Amino acid sequence: MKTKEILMFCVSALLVIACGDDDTKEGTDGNNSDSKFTPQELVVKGNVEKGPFISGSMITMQPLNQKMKATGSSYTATITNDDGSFTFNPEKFEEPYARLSVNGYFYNEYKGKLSNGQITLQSVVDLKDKSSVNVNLLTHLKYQRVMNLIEDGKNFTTANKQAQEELLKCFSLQSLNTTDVSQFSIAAGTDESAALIVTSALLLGKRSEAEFTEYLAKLCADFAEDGEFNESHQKGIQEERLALYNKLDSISRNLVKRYQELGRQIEVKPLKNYVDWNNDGILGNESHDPSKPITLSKTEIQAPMEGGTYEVTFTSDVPLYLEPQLEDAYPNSASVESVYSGPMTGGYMTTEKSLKDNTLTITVKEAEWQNSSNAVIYLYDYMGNEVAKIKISQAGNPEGKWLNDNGRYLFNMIGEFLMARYARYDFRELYRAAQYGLSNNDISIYHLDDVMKTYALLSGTWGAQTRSSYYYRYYWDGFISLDQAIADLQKAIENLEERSAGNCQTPEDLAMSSKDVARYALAYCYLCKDEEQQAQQLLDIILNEGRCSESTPVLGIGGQSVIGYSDVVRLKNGGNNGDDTVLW
Ligand SMILES: [Ca+2]
Ligand SMILES: [Ca+2]
Repeated sequence: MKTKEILMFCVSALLVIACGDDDTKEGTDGNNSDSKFTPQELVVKGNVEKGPFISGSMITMQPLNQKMKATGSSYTATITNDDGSFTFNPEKFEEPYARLSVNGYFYNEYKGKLSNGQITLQSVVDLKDKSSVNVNLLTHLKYQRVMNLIEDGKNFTTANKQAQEELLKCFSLQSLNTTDVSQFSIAAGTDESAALIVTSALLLGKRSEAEFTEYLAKLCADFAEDGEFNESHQKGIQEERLALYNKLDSISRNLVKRYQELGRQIEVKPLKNYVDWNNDGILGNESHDPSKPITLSKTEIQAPMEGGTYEVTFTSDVPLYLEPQLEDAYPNSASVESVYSGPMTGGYMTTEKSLKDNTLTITVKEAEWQNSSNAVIYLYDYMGNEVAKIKISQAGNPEGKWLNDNGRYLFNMIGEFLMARYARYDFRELYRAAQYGLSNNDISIYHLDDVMKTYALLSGTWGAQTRSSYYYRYYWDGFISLDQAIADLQKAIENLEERSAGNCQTPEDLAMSSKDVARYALAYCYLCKDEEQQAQQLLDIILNEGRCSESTPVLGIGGQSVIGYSDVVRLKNGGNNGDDTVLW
């Protein structure tokens, strides 16, 4: 029997050496007895890290028995290096357990400077096979939970294993459960390091040391009780996660710099990969991996004027969203839309979209605009990267709206300019604005550029232009020759409608204009060049084809005549003959 026991012990010891932490598989729950330990002399060393504790901090070690009761002796050591490292003198341990407790100042990686106040961190460790044990925030959170579980009758191994699992789960770090948190170190450049840095920064945040101490005490008590954080703590942690997003880079830089100053190069893995941003308990399902393509059942939708409902199914390595989720990470960047920022006609289609179980449902409403419209629906990963898009185009509605707010605003202004013709308004700025406001669609369908040029030249004939100037200043930064003006108006006559602009009541009416308005402006230009015959021909067309009369002006606005029948007659009868100044 005795031989068998010895043999068992040897096997057990071999397992410890060979398998490291796998000794946690041993021990039997309920009998409060762990695998056997031969009393021996051990050197206990490690690091104390919040950020690293600074030199001068005192660390206390109390050997414990299997029931986690202090065996009487207590040892102290001083952290002699700013990287938080400590080493105790060799001591003989009857059992392989110890409580480590440290109080001191630390490097605050969140603020990038040393802490103003001291904090206390604890750890309870199994020294059996550990060459070094660390004290950090995770060991501190775990400490009281382990103690409670042992109090409930579990042995250290079982209690420690359970508390470790529970703790990592609180931060969605289950994948790192192969290593005891007392082995985590912020400076090691590993996954565990990154996770520890993130967790530490998350809980520290902007807190003062006093606030941090108070907060930690509450978290520890909450966790110790049942192995999870209560709802209010969970909510707080999630809020702080989101607030942490923009700080991670500086935290990483601060730590690298701090260790550099201590003469040590450390690496920090990209910290954003160690935060469960979407709080779904799974780490790393927030950023789409570009090497795993997302497939969509369709990437383009062509909707008729009436609209319709469309389903797009997709596959993705991570959950996708219709909107960026991290509002704190993307401060409101919506630009203010200026009046002249876009085309004058058309607008957005109206869509409704919803996303469920990898199916995107898009409803396109009936078209509101005469122009066809386009839209793009983006799918984002949780971090707000655009990872897929669906283009939608919709046919225009002939009965729909034409000028949008930009266009209506502009033609309202043009109306005012034309009405105030004797005030010699300068059209140049307005014209330039219109140029910026035009889209190819406006030009090819509605010829709004011809309308604009016609009005600009018409305004020129009322302005300070004289026959001798022979130039029209309707470009912002230059002049155009009379010949160019004539060519522009000839083109306008070709493109505009043969109609009576008559009395315009709306901006849309004014934006339609007519061939006759352009003819009138062109006749004036011919007269300026003494080409009377061409001028007469144009004026005759206006007067003789029945589109205008004493009661119907060539162009009127809101009941007031801008180019009346009598104006045309006056011009035909030599109204500008020999007059070198203002025409009327
Ligand atoms: Ca709790
Ligand atoms: Ca997640």
